[in-house]
Parts: sequence; structure tokens; C-alpha cells
Amino acid sequence: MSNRTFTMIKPDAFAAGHTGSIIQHIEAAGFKLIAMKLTRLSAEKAGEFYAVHKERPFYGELVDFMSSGPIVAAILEKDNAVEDFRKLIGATNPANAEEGTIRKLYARSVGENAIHGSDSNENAAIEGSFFFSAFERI
Ligand code: 3AN
Repeated sequence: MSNRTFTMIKPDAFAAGHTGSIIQHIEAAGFKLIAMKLTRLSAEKAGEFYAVHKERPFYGELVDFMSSGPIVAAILEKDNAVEDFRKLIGATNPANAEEGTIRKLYARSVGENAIHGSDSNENAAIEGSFFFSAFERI
């Protein structure tokens, strides 16, 4: 899955009505949609998704936020997908994100930062499988 990555439009960006603009931005950058769904994480599922951050001080806050409202989950395809998508979304803290990145445009804070992008090919595969079965991918 080295040409694929996984993304979520987070509850803040969905609630603010930025879903369409963000998808447009992603497609304009050359990413193809392989799977996509509008869904909502329970606190339990959000905790499972972010289990790697369990020991971090912001874990509880992160789980509460990610289960606070609907999200859009998607698998994206492009050459060098993981790295190119991380560049497209910008730094975790929007205050440090470069101009034109999705987080610079739409994120409010380091906690409520609009969008997720997998940080490795391995995690892209794990995260994609967390949300989508083989039948849900084109
Ligand atoms: P990224 O999403 O850029 O890969 P990670 O993996 O370090 O960043 O963090 C995962 C998520 O945890 C972030 N997207 C953000 O929502 C949240 N997070 C990270 N750092 C903090 C922090 N210092 N305070 C609150 N939330 C944070």
C-alpha cells in the first residue's frame, strides 16, 4: 500500500462545513479517492484508533474530541502518498503549518487540527483497514 494513505476529516472541520473544500483541495493535489465514508467514532473506537498515544497527556482530550461529532474517513491513492499527503496537510500545530496547507487554512489548534494523515505506509494500511473492508475499496 505504498501508494496509498489514510485520512480523516476531523469533527471540527466537519462541523464547520469544510468537508467539501478539503476534499476539493485533496483531489486538486492529485490524490484519488479509493474509499470514503461519513461516520462517527464511539469513545471506545477513538481510543482504539489512537492507542499509540495512550500514555500522552492529551490522550483523554483527543479521544473526547474525536468522538464528539461526525468525521469523514477516506483512503487516498497517489505516488508517494504518505509523504506527499503529510506535506499537503501541514504541521500538527496549525501555528507552525506552512501557508496553503490544509491545517493552515482550516485548523484551529494543535488538538482540533482539522485533518489526520497516516505517518507511515504501515500505519496507512492499519488505519485503512480499521475503517474499510476489502469490499468498500474501489
Ligand atoms: P499528527 O496528526 O500530525 O500525525 P500526532 O500523531 O503527533 O500528530 O498526534 C495525533 C493527534 O493528537 C493530533 N492530530 C492532534 O489532534 C492530537 N495532538 C497532538 N499533540 C497534541 C497536543 N500537544 N495537545 C493536544 N492534542 C494533541
